[in-house]
Amino acid sequence: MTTPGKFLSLEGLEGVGKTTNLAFIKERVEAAGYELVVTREPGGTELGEALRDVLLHSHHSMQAETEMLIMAASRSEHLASVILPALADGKWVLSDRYLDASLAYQGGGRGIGVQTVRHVHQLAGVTRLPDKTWLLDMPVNVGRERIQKRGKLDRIETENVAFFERCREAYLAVATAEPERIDVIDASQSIAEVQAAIDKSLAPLLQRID
Ligand code: Z5A
Repeated sequence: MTTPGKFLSLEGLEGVGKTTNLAFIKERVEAAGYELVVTREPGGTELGEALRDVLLHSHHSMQAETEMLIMAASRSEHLASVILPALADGKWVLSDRYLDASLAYQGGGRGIGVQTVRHVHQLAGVTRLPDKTWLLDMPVNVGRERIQKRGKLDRIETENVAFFERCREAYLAVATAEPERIDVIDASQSIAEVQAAIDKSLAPLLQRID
């Protein structure tokens, strides 16, 4: 019987270094001999990428609840058609954001509430949590400074500092509630220090039992 793969996710506010560290984790997992599927949210499927465009790059105004439901729809599709089949096939999956992003941004930032967002995801069939999540955390202004250099901001990135402070608070509250799954990493450290911290919690997962 195939041993199911592990499900990993990276979380944090914009500019904390998720993209930068994806490549590092990929290299470590593949060096240990596992096949890794790297994916992202919103997105990860053809439909999800179309929904990503609506969420981030369209000029439609939308209610907070609408935004949450589109995120949940995209995630439901992603989980059922990409993540679960890959895991069942013995592959590892690394997602650039997953459910915790909705708990933080829609639950905290938009003020819908973490419990309501969790409940909606239960209804949408999103019942699988990652085996390990790294929450890259740092003060809001540091991440904003990093992304300003990139120019054009998407629909959510144009929100104000208070919005991102609420997202950060919700992220940290979720991490406090699930310390086994979520490792909080100080993302204001150097890239080498961040990667050493990720490596420390990744290493035990990579040990083969077969
Ligand atoms: N969203 C949501 O609301 N609800 C949901 O359920 C989901 C998402 C899933 C898209 O996310 C938006 O969707 C996001 C949340 C919302 N909106 N916001 N805001 P995304 O993940 O596609 O976009 P992002 O968060 O804006 O990603 P990003 O800006 O690309 O951030 P990043 O990947 O974490 O950063 P990076 O590109 O790796 O690093 C940024 C820069 O910092 C870069 O120049 C690096 O070289 C540099 N860097 C990285 N690490 C370091 C360290 N340690 N020191 C110094 N410099 C560093």
